[in-house]
Amino acid sequence: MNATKSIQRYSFLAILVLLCSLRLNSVIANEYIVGDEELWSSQSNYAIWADKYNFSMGDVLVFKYLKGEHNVYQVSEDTYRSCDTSSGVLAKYDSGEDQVELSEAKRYWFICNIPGHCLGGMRFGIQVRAANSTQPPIEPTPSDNSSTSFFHESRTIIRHIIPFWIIVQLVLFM
Ligand SMILES: [Cu+2]
Repeated sequence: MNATKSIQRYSFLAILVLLCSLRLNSVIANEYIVGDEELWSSQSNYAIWADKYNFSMGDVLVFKYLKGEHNVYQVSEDTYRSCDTSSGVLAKYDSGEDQVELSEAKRYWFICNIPGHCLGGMRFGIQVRAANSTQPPIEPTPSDNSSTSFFHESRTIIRHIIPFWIIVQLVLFM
């Protein structure tokens, strides 16, 4: 019968859940749209895009493009450099929205195998760190890169706060 008590209890629970979600957010996998707003297209420089982020095991790359206009080949370093896919192809994707999980701590190399696109810049390499690695992330080059990753982080946190804020409101006014 004590309404204030139960509101307090629900608020406490909701805040607890919120805090847990924020904590988890720091270890949970991130999803990266390759090329950000440019997506996977021939307009972008993907070496610059790849330099902006620090990738960890479990993160997911999402390649978005018009099916048929591009594709995604995961290749060896040699194939990445030569753009010659007669060998060194590790995986192929062509759905138009390909999700590639970075399941190992190693270097990954990606190219587009539509003629001319790889040599034209649709290729990049990334270093994926172990998820529990204590080694500091590779410093991004100065200029605006650090602020870009800061905004990316903020966006991820905000994405988690909003659903929990809604739950808190629902619980309080139920
Ligand atoms: Cu392409």
